[in-house]
Amino acid sequence: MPIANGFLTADQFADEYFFELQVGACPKCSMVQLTELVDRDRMFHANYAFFSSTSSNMQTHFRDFASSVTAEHLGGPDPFVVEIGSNDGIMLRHFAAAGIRHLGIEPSANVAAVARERGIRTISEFFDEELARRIVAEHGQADAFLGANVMCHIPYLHSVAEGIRILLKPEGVLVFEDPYLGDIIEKTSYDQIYDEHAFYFSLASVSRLFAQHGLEVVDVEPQNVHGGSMRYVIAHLGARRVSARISALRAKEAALGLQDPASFAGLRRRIEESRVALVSLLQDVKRQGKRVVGYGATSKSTTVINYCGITSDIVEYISDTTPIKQGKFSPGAHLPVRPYEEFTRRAPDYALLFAWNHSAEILERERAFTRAGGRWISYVPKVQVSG
Ligand code: DWN
Ligand code: SAH
Repeated sequence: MPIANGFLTADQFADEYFFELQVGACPKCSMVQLTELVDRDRMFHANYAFFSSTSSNMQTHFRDFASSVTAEHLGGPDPFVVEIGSNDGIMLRHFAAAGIRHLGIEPSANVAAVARERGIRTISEFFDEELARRIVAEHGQADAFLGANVMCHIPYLHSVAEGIRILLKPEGVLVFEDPYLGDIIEKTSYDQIYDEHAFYFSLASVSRLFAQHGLEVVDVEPQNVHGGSMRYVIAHLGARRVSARISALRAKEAALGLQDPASFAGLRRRIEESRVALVSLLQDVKRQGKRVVGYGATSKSTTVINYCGITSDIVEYISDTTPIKQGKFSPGAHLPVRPYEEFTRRAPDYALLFAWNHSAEILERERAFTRAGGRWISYVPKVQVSG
């Protein structure tokens, strides 16, 4: 597989980087993770292609996330909030607007610059234990340490967990969310598997990891974003009451067989079936001479396109609203990425919904396309056409 967010120009094709995308599950610690990792500097840099604020539903989600943290965890005087992977400031802007002391840690310099322009205090570095010590020395300890869709991106998790232990006040909380292994298995959302996602967390693996650093999971809350995420609330061992939701989720994970090799064998079989079904559907549509355009040049789509062998004679181009992706080509298969305006100017017969995790907002916006007979191809949880 290529770099999932590595949109490129034609003169870069010859030097494109590829690696072996493969997932392993540890029977001892129950962690599910990539077996080969891509160097972080190849993924997170000054030309990072994902800007968080491109989805209006995610803007609402992060407004609500910020207000729940403020209401539940920032009661004391002069609170201090740290967020890693703060991107363009989609969440921190709410703390900034409320005059709350905050610090964003965002290594991708271009998205960090957007946050800074919005008045959000952001440093462009990778978070680890050493940086945590520097932050404590300069700003003191934090009341809340936040992360969305970032913890699962960091291979050296022990350094991160140790940094969090050092950075959090005795009563402080870590609140983070990431795509949930249970949803990936239940929905066969194999496109969550790509270079940036080094880990596929469950309560079992997260608990065990943080327990090694004197921290415990005190609450969990499923989130209806990115195809099914889990939010974990973590505190110093013994500092907070543990919610009854923890034992309930543990029981659910046991029932789902999240640590059972048979679950992964089943997932593998369903992924292969999904590929066969999607490829045959696309070939049918092409035989009928219909036009198909991809909707959303997501990181996830890089896995689907390259795994299914989708080429530009089947999918004409991918429509995307992000300026840095437009005019470039998708990683690996090199499908053209074009501005959304092109989709509206000359609507295709079929839209292949690569941004399926944002389907509610997209289907709402594209009511005219659907009303005019435009059809949607999706593949999570199963391959289907809808109109
Ligand atoms: O974990 C990660 C998540 C949070 O974001 C990162 N590793 C990278 C990224 O993953 P992704 O690229 O799969 O995220 P999205 O949010 O599914 O990407 C949506 C893409 O679709 C963006 O490029 C914007 C585009 N888009 C669009 O063209 N029209 C999105 C919407 C909602 C639209 O209406
Ligand atoms: N939190 C945002 C962005 C998620 S994309 C959202 O949910 O929309 C993942 C982000 O994590 C990227 O912006 C990337 O630059 C950042 N990141 C990757 N490794 C990191 C690390 N070690 N420390 C802090 N941020 C990191």
